[in-house]
Amino acid sequence: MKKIVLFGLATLSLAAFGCGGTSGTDAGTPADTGTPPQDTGTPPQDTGTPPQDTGTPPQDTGTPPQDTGTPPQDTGTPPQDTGTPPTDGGSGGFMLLNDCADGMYEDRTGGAAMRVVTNVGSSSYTPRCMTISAGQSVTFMTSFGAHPLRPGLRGMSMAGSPMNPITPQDSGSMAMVAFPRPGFYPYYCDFHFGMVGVIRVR
Ligand SMILES: [Cu+2]
Repeated sequence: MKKIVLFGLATLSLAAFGCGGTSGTDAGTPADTGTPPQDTGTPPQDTGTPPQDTGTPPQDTGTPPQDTGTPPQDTGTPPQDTGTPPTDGGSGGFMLLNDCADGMYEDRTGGAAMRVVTNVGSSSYTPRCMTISAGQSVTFMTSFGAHPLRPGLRGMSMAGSPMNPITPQDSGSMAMVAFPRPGFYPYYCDFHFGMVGVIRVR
């Protein structure tokens, strides 16, 4: 009877041993998932469609740069003309003297014309403005003692064209004066303001 028990024990021990022996299984294999990185195998897709050319060129609005149209302003004031013509030396244009304007000269250039200047009372010469031709003479007839004759304008003996042939007369009653050169030759009475005249020689 004892043998069975022993056997039984041996079996138990064997079982115990075996149990120990089988213990310690090597977990050892690193868990390799084994799956390599998946290669999807699909290359980047080439959509195959080139960049779209919309085909519309940059729009030209057609409106050129605007020209405001206002040019630089011209103030418009031209240089002022003072209105004084160049003084005439005597041979050219008209010369206004003693208020003898261009249309006021009496023409005494004719061969039979009276080239005499006299006075009416003590206020004026007559004719006051006379035209003659170069080389002709004028006779002044008045009482020079009462109406002294002077060349030029009052206070301006050299006024008019150069070389006025009229000379001062302070006595007598007649003086003949020759005018060889064209020009405007004014004269006046030394006593009476406004008693003035001009001989114009052409
Ligand atoms: Cu006088």
